[in-house]
Amino acid sequence: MTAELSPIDTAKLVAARRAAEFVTDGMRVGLGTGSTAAFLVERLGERVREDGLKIRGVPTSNRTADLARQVGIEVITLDEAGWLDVTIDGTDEFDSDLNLIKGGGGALLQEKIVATASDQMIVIADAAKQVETLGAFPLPVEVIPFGWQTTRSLIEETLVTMDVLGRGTSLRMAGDAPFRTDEGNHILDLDLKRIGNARQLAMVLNQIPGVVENGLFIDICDVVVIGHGDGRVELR
Ligand code: ABF
Repeated sequence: MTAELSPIDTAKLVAARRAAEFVTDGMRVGLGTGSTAAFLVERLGERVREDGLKIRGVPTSNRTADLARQVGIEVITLDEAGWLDVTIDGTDEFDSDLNLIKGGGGALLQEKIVATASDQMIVIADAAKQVETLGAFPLPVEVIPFGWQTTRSLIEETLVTMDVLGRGTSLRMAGDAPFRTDEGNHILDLDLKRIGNARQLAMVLNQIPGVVENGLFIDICDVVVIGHGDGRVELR
């Protein structure tokens, strides 16, 4: 455990530093969002400043873009990059098939676009993010502002009608003013407890008018770098 860090932050830090070793000169790198990804951006910044690492970064959120510039990473847009060599990002949950729930940080849309436009997607996570079955973490669903409360009802109705979910489904809205993403959309949180068929649910959700994207990342992650509070790191 690193002296001044808590076990959870030590786990995030060591996972991020190990993942940073996958980044080599000339790479176009998708930069994730969240506290674990922040450790990664800081480490890459150190390597740029101290080792002369030459990379270009494509951030998955405004806050990651700000941090990347602060630490000295050249920031470009996804369209300027065209394609990415690697994306490194955090997650809220991962299962044994390396399927993920992401988006608790409200950046799921950019994160999924960037991760998909990459030769390799590496997830960095503390060991507590590993689950048997996805769903304990509320599933974020991004919807456009137009009629978002009606979309909310459509989602609930569709999921119940299609009997896609087990019991315990509920839609949790962040009060009257739900979270707004960088794109100006709203994030709804589906408190599903347990997702039996993540692939089917991801497809059903994205067919609902008004839904932009959801936080299920199916068949996108290639490697998970798992950090532990005692400083151990393992690759999955
Ligand atoms: C981001 O990282 C989000 O998709 C996910 O919700 C978050 C995890 O945050 P943290 O690393 O702070 O646990 O990629």
